[in-house]
Amino acid sequence: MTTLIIHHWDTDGITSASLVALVLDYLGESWKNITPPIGRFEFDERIWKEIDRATDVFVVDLNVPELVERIDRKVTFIDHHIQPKIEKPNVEHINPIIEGKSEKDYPSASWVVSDHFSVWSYLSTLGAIGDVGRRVFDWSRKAMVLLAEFGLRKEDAMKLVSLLDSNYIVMDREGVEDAVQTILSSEPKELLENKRWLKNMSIIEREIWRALNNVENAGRFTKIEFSSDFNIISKVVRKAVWVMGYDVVLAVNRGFGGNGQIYLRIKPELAEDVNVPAIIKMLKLRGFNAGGKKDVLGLICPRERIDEALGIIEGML
Ligand SMILES: [Mn+2]
Repeated sequence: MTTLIIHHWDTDGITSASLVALVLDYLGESWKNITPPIGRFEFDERIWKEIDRATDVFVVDLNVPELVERIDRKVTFIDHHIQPKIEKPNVEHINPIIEGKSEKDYPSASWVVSDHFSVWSYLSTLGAIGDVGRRVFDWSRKAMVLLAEFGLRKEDAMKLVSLLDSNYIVMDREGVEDAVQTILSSEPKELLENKRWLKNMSIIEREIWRALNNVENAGRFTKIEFSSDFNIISKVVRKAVWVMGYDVVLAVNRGFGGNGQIYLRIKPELAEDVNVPAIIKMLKLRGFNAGGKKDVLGLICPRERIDEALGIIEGML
């Protein structure tokens, strides 16, 4: 008789799972939490086995409606991504965004969980910071009030988000899963001193600067090539644009397991000059798993196809 909570690996996923667990603890029900293999929006053998053992399942902050539909248990699916509404008798689908509510009112899955169960805490705010950053403080006074109730400053909360995210950045799936219980059994101030997470952070910091040693100017843009098992590419590029001041940065991680990653970021002022959405469209047409917005592009592909993807991007820059 156990409830399984399947959650995203980032701060919003972890805090959403903790908030659900808090409700289950209150009801005296046992629970277990699990996250997919980091970086992959899929359920592996381990997850399907746990589903078989569970009496009911929560899926939180994971945009996987097609997988939720395959679960043959009672499912509560709580999310804030744009997705089709699931109409199945065993599925309770809670997603205010697809009901037409705004991102400002529901900035994260943690916010949706808190709203649904009326269980609010600093964890609600952490999830929101994880997904939308400091903007949440402009959108909601409650975000700040919740922190204050737990004696936390804005800066403490930002730090906690980095600490929680450090688990997935170093690709530590178990670390992500353990974090859900860790935050329930510690005071927020203690979490700021968590040794495992602080160690992750220093390893990540070193790895980012190692990557930034390989900056080279290639005409219109700056290129950074490196090889790392860690999921740091977006942080490397952000540092290059926001801290080092480069206008257009194209980074390539050739050693991300058997895969390669590409990440492009341009200064927002240049969004008129460089048509990033057109590049994303072209990459998708050529069968690449690419995504992004006006000023960023991210792509992951088998290592052998990296140069092909780079050719397309560089040709359009
Ligand atoms: Mn989220």
